[in-house]
Amino acid sequence: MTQSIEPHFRRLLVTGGAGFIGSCFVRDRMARRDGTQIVVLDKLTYAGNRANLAAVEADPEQAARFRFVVGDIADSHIVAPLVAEADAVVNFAAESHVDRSILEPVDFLRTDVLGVHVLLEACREQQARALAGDRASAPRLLQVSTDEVYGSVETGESREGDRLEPRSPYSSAKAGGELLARSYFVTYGLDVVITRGSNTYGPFHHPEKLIPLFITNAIDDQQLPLYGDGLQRRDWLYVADHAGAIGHVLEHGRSGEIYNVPAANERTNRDVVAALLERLGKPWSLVRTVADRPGHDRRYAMDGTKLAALGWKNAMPFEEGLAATVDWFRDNEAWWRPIKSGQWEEYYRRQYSARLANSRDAG
Ligand code: NAD
Ligand code: TDX
Repeated sequence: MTQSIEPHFRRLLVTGGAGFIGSCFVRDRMARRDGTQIVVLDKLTYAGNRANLAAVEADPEQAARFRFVVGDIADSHIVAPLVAEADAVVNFAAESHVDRSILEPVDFLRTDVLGVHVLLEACREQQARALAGDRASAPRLLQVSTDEVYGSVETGESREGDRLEPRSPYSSAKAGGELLARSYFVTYGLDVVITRGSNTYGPFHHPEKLIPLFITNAIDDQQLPLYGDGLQRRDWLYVADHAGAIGHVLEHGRSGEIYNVPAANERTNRDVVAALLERLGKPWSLVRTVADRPGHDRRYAMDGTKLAALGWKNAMPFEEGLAATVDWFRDNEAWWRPIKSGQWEEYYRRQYSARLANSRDAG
C-alpha cells in the first residue's frame, strides 16, 4: 500500500537531533532558511550535546523556527503531542556505539527497538486523525538505520533486499527497529521510509568512535588501541553527505522503501589511522594492537544504485573530508575535552585498560 508523498515537510520532529548526525541534519536544514520549523527531541544521554546545536540557537532567525525538548523517545507522553504537531519525524535517536552494546545491551533494546515502537504508535494515532479529517495527512516517519544490519560482508555489496544478519547487540537492535518500522507500513499503511547509512565521520563526532578517538588521543600523544589486525574494512561517509542523503530520502523516497547510503570510500582501519596520523604529523608508534572486539564485523559494503536513481550523489572525497575532520578536532578542543572527562574515564578504563596493558606494537 502506497500513500501520496508530500513534496515538502515544513514541520519536522527530529529525534536524537543533539547527536552527531542528527545535529548536522538540523544545522544544515535550518541554515537553508526555507521556513522549515524543527523540534528536536533528545534525551541528552552521554552522546547528546546541546552545544552541537549552538549555531542554530545563536541565530535569531533560525532560533525562531527551532525548539529543543529534553526527553526520551520511549516515553509516549512526551512523544505523542510532539508528533501531533509534525508533518514528518526523522528518527536519529539511538544508542549507537557497538562496544557499549557489548558491555551493556539493555539500553540499546529500550531506545533502538522500543523507542521506535513508541514513535510508530504516535504516528499511527495521527494517521487515525488524518482519516477522521482532523489533519491533512499522516506524518511520514524516516527511520535512520545502518549498514550493520546486513552483518559482515566478506565480498560484494549488500543490496536493500538482502537478508539481514546483524551480529552485535547494537546492530540487532537497529534491525529490530527498522523491521518494526517497515511492518507499520505493511500492516497499517503508515508512511515509513528507511535509510541504511555507512560509517559516518566528521566534525562533532563523539570521541568514543574510531576516527575521533584516534585523532584526540594522538593530539595528546596517547596510545591508539587498534582492534585485532586492523584490516577490517569500512566505507567512510562524510557526515554532511549522510545528513543530506537522509533529507533527500525524506523529500523524495517512496513510502515503504529502504535506501542504502554508501560512500564508495572503502578503507582498512590501518589505512584510515595512517592517514589521520599523517595529517596530524604524529608517529605510527602511537598505535597499539589490542584484543579484538568480540564478534567484530570484518567488512561492510553497500550498493548505492537505488539511492542514485532517486537523484542523490555524495560530494565529499574521503581524503578531503578526513583532513577537514582532523583540522576541526585540532581547532575545537573546547568541544571534545569536556566529553573526555567525568563518566568518560570510567568507560575508557572498562573498554581499554586491560587491552592496553596487554597490547603490542602494531607493526
Ligand atoms: P549519536 O550517538 O552521536 O547520537 C544519538 C543521539 O540520540 C544523542 O543525541 C542521544 O542523546 C540521543 N538519544 C539516545 N537515546 C535517546 C532516547 N531514548 N530518546 C531521545 N534521544 C535519545 O549517534 P549518531 O552517530 O549521530 O547516529 C545517529 C543515527 O544514525 C543512529 O540511529 C545510528 O544508529 C545511525 N547511524 C550512525 C552511523 C555512524 O557511523 N555514526 C552510521 C549509520 C547509521
Ligand atoms: O578503539 C577502537 N579501535 C578500533 O580498532 C574503536 C572504537 C574502533 N576500532 C575499529 C572497530 C571498527 O572496525 O574501528 C572500526 C570502526 O569502529 P567504530 O568507530 O566503533 O564504528 P563501527 O563499529 O564500524 O560502527 C559505526 O558505523 C555504523 C557506528 O558507530 C555505528 O553507529 C554505525 O551504525
